[in-house]
Amino acid sequence: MTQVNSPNTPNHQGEYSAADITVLGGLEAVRLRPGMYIGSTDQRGLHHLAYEIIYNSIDESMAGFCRHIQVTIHQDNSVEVVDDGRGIPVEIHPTTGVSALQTVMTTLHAGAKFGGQTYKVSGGLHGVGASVVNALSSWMRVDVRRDGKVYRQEYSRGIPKADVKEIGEAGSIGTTVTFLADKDIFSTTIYDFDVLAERIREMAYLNKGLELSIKDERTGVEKTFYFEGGIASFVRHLNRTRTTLHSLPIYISRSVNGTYVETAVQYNDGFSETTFTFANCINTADGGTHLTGFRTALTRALNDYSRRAKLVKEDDANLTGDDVREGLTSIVSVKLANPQFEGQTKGKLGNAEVKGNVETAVFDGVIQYLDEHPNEARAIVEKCLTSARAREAARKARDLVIRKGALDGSTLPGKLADCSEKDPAGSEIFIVEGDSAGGSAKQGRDRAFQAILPLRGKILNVEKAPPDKMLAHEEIRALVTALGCNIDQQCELSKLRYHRVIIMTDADVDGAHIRTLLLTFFFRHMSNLINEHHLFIAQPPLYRIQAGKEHFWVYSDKEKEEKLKTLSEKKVEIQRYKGLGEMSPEQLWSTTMNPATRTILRVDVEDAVKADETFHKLMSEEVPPRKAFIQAYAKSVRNLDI
Ligand code: 0RA
Repeated sequence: MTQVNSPNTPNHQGEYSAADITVLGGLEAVRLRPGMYIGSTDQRGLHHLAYEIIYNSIDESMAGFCRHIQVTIHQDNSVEVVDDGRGIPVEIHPTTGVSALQTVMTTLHAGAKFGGQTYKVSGGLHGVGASVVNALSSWMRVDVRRDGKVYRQEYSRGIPKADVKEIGEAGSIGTTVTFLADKDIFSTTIYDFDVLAERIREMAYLNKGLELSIKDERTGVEKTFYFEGGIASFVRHLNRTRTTLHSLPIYISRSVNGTYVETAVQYNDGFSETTFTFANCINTADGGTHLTGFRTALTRALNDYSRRAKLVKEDDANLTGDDVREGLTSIVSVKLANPQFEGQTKGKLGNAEVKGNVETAVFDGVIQYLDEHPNEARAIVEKCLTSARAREAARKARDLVIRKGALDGSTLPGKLADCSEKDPAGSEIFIVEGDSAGGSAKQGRDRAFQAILPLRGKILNVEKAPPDKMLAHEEIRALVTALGCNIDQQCELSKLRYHRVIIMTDADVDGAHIRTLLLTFFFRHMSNLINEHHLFIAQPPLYRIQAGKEHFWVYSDKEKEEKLKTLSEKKVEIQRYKGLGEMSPEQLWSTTMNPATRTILRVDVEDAVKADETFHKLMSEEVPPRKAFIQAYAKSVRNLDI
């Protein structure tokens, strides 16, 4: 205990109580295994520190006491979060002899009670609270403005430097937390403004009426988010470049048996569903009971209404869940006292009572909307009926193809050059653009475990095609057949024929476009292939540099400049590779395909909201922004993180 030389011994008798030792032990555990508490110690983990502190202020806003939160990234990458809530209580707890503030900032999993009130530890992705941030910060300072006074406590690596002190008069109330992430813990302590700003924007959508600002003192950039419409604004934002069937989202906000349910729904004329769910402002990427309740209610309400309004005939089949979800954009946000986050990544809401509560709120709300808006209701129901008919056509088309043995891999497409290995775990497939590159790849590959599927020209933009048209497209059928695992709800990864699916396109704008179309297809129709980390992008070199007898391959302009500096004395020749077809089979093998020497990028869907935005931006019909984005994207593909 020698390093614990804090002058404030909690019982004020110069001794450490058992409880303090647990606390210190706890904080040591956090520093020893930070990954267990915040996921990782890279930039993502660093951002979590900021989120955890912001969540505390959000909690205060959800309790109804805070209207403004200001986040500042200082020059030295310390982060300051100011709120105008009630201020963290500072009084000394009668039995522990420690201030409430100190308990909150130094106790792991603090669920401490103050005067009958529970200070709820807010649930971040890891739900760890301020003490973890404190333990992982080289310093932290908390200023509390309460009862006309300013109180301050400072910490070093989670350990208080002194007791809470009154330092002056306050003209306002609230809390300010400032901290500097510990360089001994994190691989980087530099924040990415755009990443923080996006999350803060999302929090503003999820807390209507709350103003959140973020200021970057390193660059002078500042952004303020405030959405009077809350998640209704969120849905309008997601649909902003789509054609909607009704101009204002269906917006529902009701409390049912202690669950606050908020949902916004707006249909567009597209074919995919975009639904994001949240519990206490935490994105539940794997859904859960709130999503189940929402879906059940939406399907039931649309069926109920369309029969009553005689929009479907008596002996017609009911609309299915799939029928009512085509072209649906929605947000489901619930707030409740004890959220249970389940699953490996804690991305699924488990509270059983939430299902019924959401179902009640959404059913009543949707019925009320449909009854009050007959024109919009008719447009929505008609869209669902069209989806039902298209689905039936697609089912027939699929049955036909399956009967011909096409989608299950039993009859492989003619242009597939398969590998001899039959174990998927040891096999990979290169999806290659164009026949000429396909030819080089076929000659260059190791046929023992590498298969080649050449695709001709542009593949279909699945974002703009109804399901039956998609399967009629030959290149898509060849792709689905070669992979063998089928698509959508029928997709079974156990049938995937290659565990590495590698997109290999030219390093030019056309190549980037084809890659985007393929990524969109995988994102919309084989998303588990991405989630289970089977999808990759090959990295062909951009240049070959010849210097005397030596030659080098470089994969970016930056790498080229760096290499040229080291070769400045020599006579060099630089050759630019535009297309895969320009390389000899041997060159393609050694630079791009040989597992021992290549670099491939794994495609990851990190954040569903961001991924949807990215794909949408890429695929939107307005050509100019798409072109600009694809080019920017093509250059930054090494850091691909969709
Ligand atoms: C529990 C009780 C009270 C305030 C807070 C929590 C509180 C915590 C944080 C964390 C960041 N900002 C915060 N603002 C408030 C006060 C209860 C009372 O005054 O009656």
